[in-house]
Amino acid sequence: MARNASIAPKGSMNRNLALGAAVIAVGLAIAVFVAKPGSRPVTPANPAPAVTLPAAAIAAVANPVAAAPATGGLQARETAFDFGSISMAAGKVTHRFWFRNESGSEVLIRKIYTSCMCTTATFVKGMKVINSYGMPGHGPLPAVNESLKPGEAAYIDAVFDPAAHGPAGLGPTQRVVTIESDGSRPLELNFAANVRP
Ligand SMILES: [Cu+2]
Repeated sequence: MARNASIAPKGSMNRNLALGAAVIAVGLAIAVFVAKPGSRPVTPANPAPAVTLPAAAIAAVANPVAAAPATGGLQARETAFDFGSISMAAGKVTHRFWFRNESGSEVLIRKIYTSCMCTTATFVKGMKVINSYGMPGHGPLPAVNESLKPGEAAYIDAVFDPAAHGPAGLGPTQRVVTIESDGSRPLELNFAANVRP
């Protein structure tokens, strides 16, 4: 009798503890998800967010700066650069544009292209050259199909050949490298130069 009395409450206590822990875990998960800026509201009854939550929550904790801007997507350290006065005779010039996935989810880069045939864009991710891209219509433009994880950075080396247009290319000039992706607005990287002989 004493044995039964002591075992029964212990079992129900364990069940209560387990239930309590589960309630706290779900509560915390919802709190973290709701606290993250830019998150869509979620119904607690839907079990699906529990699967997608960890990545977003980890990204928010590991990189508070990345979670701050509400715009999300790909963000460049600078979107415009001026080479200043450059010499056609001195040949090509290069500028490195760094950018980062500032959103809480993966961004798939579909296309990278330049606004003119005198400019190429070399895409480098994780210390690896993915490919070089030019102007649409000037030779085949390969698809990119590379994704950036939340918080992951990469860069474009924009290479400008001031001699490509011959004497017609002298004077002030502007070019654009565009990055198109799923999960972000197109990112435009601009540069200017004043071409001298
Ligand atoms: Cu050009």
